[in-house]
Amino acid sequence: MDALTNDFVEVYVHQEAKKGNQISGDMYYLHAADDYFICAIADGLGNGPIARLSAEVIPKMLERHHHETVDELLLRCNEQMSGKRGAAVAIVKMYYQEKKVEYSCVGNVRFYMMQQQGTMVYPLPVMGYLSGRKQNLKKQTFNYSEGSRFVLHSDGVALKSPKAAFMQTASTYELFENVRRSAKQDDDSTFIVGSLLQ
Ligand SMILES: [Mn+2]
Repeated sequence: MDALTNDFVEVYVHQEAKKGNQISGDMYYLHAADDYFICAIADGLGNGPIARLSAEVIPKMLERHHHETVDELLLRCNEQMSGKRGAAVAIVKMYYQEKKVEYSCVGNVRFYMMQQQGTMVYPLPVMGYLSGRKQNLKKQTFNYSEGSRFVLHSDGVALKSPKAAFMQTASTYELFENVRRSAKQDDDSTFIVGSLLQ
């Protein structure tokens, strides 16, 4: 388990390779800057080392350019995909002062956020994957409030009722444990669970 906590966010990450594989074809990235938190999951096409080759582009690009918008980052990642198989990628950026979430995704990585008042935000997935070819992006923005919690997961997690997972858990770590029970054995599984503390 990987984790990150500061004055603004509490975050836990779980990653597991497909049963029988040593190497996960999913990769993730987490970073807390002074005024924002950014995280991402990339699911490389295929599995094992070949999938990893595509997915590892994402943390590399984000490490260098995380100050850019989520769409600028996706375009950079897309450019790096030519000659590789490709990857499904979602990037989330949370700005502490504005209490604003920026989200953009291509492919089957899902994001859910529950506001304190019980309202769910669940942007619909954009079909396809980053392949190096021209890609239309559709950044979405929404607000969060103190206590909002979120889940970002690859398709190796089958979360049957995201809303129930939020409702049935009080703490961020409890939610993390709940989501872990939905990790599948037959695919690489990666998820990031977090809450906004102020
Ligand atoms: Mn997958």
